[in-house]
Amino acid sequence: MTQVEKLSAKISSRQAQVGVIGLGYVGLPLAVEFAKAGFTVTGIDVLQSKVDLVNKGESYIQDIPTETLAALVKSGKIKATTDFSVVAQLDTIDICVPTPLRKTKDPDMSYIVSACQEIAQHFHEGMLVVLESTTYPGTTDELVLPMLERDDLKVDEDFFLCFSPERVDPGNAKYQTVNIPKVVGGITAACTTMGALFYAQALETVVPVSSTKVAEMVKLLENTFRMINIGLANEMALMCDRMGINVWEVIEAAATKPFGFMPFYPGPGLGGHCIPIDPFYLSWKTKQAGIEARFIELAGYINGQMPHFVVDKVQNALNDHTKALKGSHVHILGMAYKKVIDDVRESPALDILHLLKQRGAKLTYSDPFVPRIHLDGADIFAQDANAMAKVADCVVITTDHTNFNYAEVLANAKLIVDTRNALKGVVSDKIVRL
Ligand code: SAJ
Repeated sequence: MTQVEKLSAKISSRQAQVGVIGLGYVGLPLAVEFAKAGFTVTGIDVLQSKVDLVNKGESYIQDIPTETLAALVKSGKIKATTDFSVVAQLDTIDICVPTPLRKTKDPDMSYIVSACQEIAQHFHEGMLVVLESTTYPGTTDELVLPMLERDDLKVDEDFFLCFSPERVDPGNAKYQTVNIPKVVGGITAACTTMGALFYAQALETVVPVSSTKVAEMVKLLENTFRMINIGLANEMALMCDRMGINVWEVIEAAATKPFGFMPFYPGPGLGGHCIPIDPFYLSWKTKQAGIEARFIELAGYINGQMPHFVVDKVQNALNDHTKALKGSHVHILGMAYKKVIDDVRESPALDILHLLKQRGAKLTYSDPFVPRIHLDGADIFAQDANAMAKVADCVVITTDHTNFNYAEVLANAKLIVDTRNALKGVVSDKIVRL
């Protein structure tokens, strides 16, 4: 039997030993879906704390109920380890490690390189390896493949290598790992076929594409599309502000167009671990190809200006109330980068907090999902929103969590700068909007 026949049989019979490297918001849900499909899954993570929680059946990912994980661990379908030597017993591996940006906005490939170095030490014939981490086009061919190929292990003959972008949207009740269409592209056609066969065992829809580069580029287009359109919405806000037009009303009316339009909204800036990061993987690579990704650079600039724009709005609003920003008590509503989540990575609220502090404001914040933040070496703890609204000189709505009591905030606050249109339709001279 050829390696294709052998591995295909193992996958189709769900006897293949599945491995997932990186047990975060992508890797753990993926491991759970393959375990649910009947595979025996081994999760590998460098953090012993995550490994221990998984082996205890305790979920730390909001989209994975602990009882689901506990049942799969109890049945022996999922186990976790920090020991990469298990790769020797695995048939498939999904690499789901972080791909952050360095401070210089260059890709940080260290996590992918480290994972591939570990895999290579225990790599053997008959394996399928899939990179899922968001990265620049060419990573799988130019970085991963050379780290795995050896004289006695050639892609297509001895092993199979694909890229498949992660599309996990934490907290999305409608779309979860199992029902989000899964794009997959291989180094060769046989690799693509093997990757498609693999994902088809556990996920509802598989979308094979012709190469790893196409698959890598699909993800970057998806998230660059969002980043640029958010940048356009923010630029519209800056224009409307200068012309005295309510940008929220403009967008709401434009969204009545039943075709050819998709609403995006202005905000205090661009947060999260995907949208502000992923497009710069693309622009970094295109620069090497001699092409300036000008849309990305411009959108990045505009989105980056929003925290400064908000702070100027706060300063001007206080000024209109004959108060200086310096020495005023400003209360921030919401630290998470978007509503109803607890993630503060790249959150614009943190930038706004820092800028206000630089201008001498006295600062407090509320966020039901974020009990504590760390700023300039000190811990700041969340305060009660209504109590602070009563005493603050200005309340800034930076994250429109649904569980804030906006009516009480409106009743208690002297002045509100609303960056999210959380007080949509409310007419009051104490509200200043983007
Ligand atoms: N934002 C705006 N205006 C908008 C939309 C978003 O200012 O109109 C801000 C958000 O407040 C946030 C940032 O942009 O700070 C990113 O928001 P997001 O809605 O794009 O949410 P993310 O970062 O969680 O993006 C994820 C992405 N998922 C993956 O990369 C797998 C993205 O592809 C999804 O489309 C997005 O979730 C989603 O739709 O929720």
